[in-house]
Amino acid sequence: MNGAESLVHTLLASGVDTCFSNPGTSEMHFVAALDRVPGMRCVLGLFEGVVTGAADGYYRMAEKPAATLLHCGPGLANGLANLHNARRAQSGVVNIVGDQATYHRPYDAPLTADTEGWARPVSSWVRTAMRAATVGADAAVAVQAARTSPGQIATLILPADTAWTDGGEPGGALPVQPAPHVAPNIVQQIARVLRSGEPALLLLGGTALRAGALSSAHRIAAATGARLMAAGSNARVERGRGRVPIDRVPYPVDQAVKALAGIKHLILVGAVDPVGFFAYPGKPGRLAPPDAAVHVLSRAEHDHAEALAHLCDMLGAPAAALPEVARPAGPARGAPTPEAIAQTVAALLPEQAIVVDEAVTTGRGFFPATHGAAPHDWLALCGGAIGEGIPLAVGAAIGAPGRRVVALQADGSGMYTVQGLWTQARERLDVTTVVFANRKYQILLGELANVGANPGRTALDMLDLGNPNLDWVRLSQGMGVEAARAETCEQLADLLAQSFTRKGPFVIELVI
Ligand SMILES: Cc1ncc(C[n+]2csc(CCOP(=O)(O)OP(=O)(O)O)c2C)c(N)n1
Repeated sequence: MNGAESLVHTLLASGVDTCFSNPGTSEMHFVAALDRVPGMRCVLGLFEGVVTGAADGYYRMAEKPAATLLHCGPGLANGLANLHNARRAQSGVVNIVGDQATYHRPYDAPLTADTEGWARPVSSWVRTAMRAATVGADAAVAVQAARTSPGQIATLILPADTAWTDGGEPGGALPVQPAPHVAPNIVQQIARVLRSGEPALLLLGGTALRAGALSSAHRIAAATGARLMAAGSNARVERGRGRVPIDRVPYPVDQAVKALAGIKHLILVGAVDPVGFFAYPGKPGRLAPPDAAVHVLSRAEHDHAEALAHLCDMLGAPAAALPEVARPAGPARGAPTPEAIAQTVAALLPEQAIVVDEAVTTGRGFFPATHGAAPHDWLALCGGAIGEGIPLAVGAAIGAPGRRVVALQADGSGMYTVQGLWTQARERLDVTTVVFANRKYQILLGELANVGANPGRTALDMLDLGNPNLDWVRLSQGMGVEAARAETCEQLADLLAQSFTRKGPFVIELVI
């Protein structure tokens, strides 16, 4: 057995059975090993940002890491932005990066790079295997690291000779510590704060936004008068009819400050003290009132559901009825304004759909309008690096087979990793993508004003995606994905409904 085979055996033994890959020469033995060791689902991405973004989406739904297979430092570097997003989403990922053979490295061949250096800022764990005999053990530790709560990025660099040399020894699965408990005295302190009756807000993030944890949080809020809010960007929110409707901290600083005004106690549950995406002249960086006391019930790694359940018990908070949310009124008619699009999507969203939200400006107000939609999961971009929507949809579809993915996709962001559509076609993934073709970087037009800049022709040209217009129907068809254009809500509704009844991916270019 060579090192590459021991790697595949170890990954499978550790529960990693999906590999998003974009290989090169240094990974050829790994690729060959995949034929000899059955059981790994291999998914080809035509750019490393697709590979890493897909691994993020997979973890969010499957709740276990996938592997990525990347080629040398530059292949890893191409995937870094979506690893950054995955890190912000607290997703576990096992990166396998093939590299120059140990004895070839001194020659400084063209693809030689500081691979560890590129890996480190996005990884919680980095190791370069030095011998075939240790590859199995190294891979087992990598998976253990990736599975450590709340989910970590582990990068294992494999010089080519460690893959092809005989003497590989498969590693067994290593134990993974469960998410740590929150100490009872912390729960007690938070209960005391909540009983004070002073204005308090529970800010939820991470797995505190799953249905069970949310339901405890809702009971706590109902019993104490505290408010509930979700962090601005969240890896996965379980929402829709029958679940707790929770709003997010708004993106625009002024709106966020307003939403948090009056709070005396900010209680963090898997979330962090909220800050603006950027500094803006004359606006605060921290969004909560400066005099609000910040309390931490649970940090990212903790078991939030358990902490909230204990808090519920300690407060004796009884079951509480959910607030009324409007049921979607049916698909909208006429021009596709953001409100009309939200209404149409809310009305037609299939049960247990997975919404991938990279809708940027068009989608700002989608959340409140979809509280009453069929139960679904909502996956957002967590690291602000655009170009993750299409890959996230790939990973979510593979991580949760049988569920329809509805990707709400801004056009500018979509173009960063557009080739992910090809993977959707090849893997026949049930993904309906609605591209909001406003043909500009709309959000940045607003940002020009927010930072006090005074744009001229050149500045405006940098934010304009027209001239020539992107043709999303032909782009999609060129990658094997069926597609059609819509200009009204009626057309959008027809195409959505059609796409939900058939297998495989579909793209709707919605001209707005
Ligand atoms: C990796 C990365 N590059 C650049 C940016 C800066 N940026 C933020 S939003 C944006 C344009 C978004 O345009 P689009 O996706 O079309 O959404 P719209 O604002 O039109 O709704 C850009 C370039 C970013 N956030 N991340």
